[in-house]
Amino acid sequence: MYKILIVGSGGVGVMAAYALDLSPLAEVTVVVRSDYDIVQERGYKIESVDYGKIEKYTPSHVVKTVSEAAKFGPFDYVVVSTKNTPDIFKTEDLVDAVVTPEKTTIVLLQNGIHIGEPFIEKYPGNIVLSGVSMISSTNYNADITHTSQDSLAIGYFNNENIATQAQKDSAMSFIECYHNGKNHCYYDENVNFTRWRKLVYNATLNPICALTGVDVGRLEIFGGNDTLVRAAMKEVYAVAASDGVDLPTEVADIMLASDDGVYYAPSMLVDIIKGNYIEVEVIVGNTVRVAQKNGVEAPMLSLIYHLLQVVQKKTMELKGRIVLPEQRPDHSFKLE
Ligand SMILES: *[C@@H]1O[C@H](CO)[C@@H](O)[C@H](O)[C@H]1NC(C)=O
Ligand SMILES: *[C@@H]1O[C@H](CO)[C@@H](O)[C@H](O)[C@H]1NC(C)=O
Ligand SMILES: CC(=O)N[C@H]1CO[C@H](CO)[C@@H](O)[C@@H]1O
Repeated sequence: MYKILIVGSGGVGVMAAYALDLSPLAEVTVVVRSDYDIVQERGYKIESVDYGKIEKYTPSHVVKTVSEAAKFGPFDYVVVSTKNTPDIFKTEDLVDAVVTPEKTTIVLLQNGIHIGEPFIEKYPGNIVLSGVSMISSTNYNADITHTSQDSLAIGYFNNENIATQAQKDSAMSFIECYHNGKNHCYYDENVNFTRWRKLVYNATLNPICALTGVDVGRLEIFGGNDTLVRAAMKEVYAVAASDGVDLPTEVADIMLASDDGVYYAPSMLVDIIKGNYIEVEVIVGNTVRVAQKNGVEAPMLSLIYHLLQVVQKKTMELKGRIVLPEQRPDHSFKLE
């Protein structure tokens, strides 16, 4: 029996909890923050393309905080499915109380690129798995709407302190718990490729829609395809190549056409509209940092990155995280 903790109970996290809870191999604990009272009272209500209608799903253990979860440990797996915003809080610090050195495997079901390093640095004796999730699932007050098959690619962020086979075995055991006849969860030998591939969309269309305030359909109709999106995608290709990943040329077209027929608002745009933080650092910031490190020119991505950083600061001010002086500081310099 594997003890598994899920930290982050949004649309992705709850469906992961549900899949793992179906397995006789897993005992699942979920950290639930804002929906805690509702879940205690009536569980989750789920409408799922994979599982149908579930009136009441209550995870085996529900706790309010990560530190409270420790009493159901020690955990074999800690699945991190929170939003990934290291400029707001660091997820590697969040799970400190529930990661047992050299025992717990950490599973990152999160967006972005090069997100494994901070975990391996902090937990050098632990295995860190890379999960790239393709799922459309939202959680609105413990009502889950899940509309496209849960497809989860699992590999590992190579930890040089640990034998390759052990990292692979840990991935396989996790897949064994997660996979069932309804969802699709598979071992991905080249999960870095899968992450970079997803980024062709997420580092370009997603932020450009967020910055312009239009959905992907309007962005195309208003002329953004070639002037903005393709140009930015070209830079993602070059940065990926410098990181050892060669993306096939058709990926750009596939991504541009992926929401054909719908005026689809990507998640970053939705977050900005709602006044939420965006995953700017792991999606665009890390891409720009890889470009810099490898000497790759990425002027569009840098511009997008710095514009998004300003937007993020604006959100921080609105949420009261940044408090500005009433009067603008005076930097007036003396003219000779
Ligand atoms: C995948 O990328 C990570 C950095 O995110 C790197 O440490 C690792 O060596 C890469 N793995 C392969 C197989 O290229
Ligand atoms: C945008 O790109 C897609 C994918 O290549 C293509 O099908 C579509 O015709 C393009 N739209 C415009 C207005 O160029
Ligand atoms: C946070 C984020 O950028 N999510 C988007 C990543 O890309 C997929 C499509 O590949 C979108 O559906 C997500 O909204």
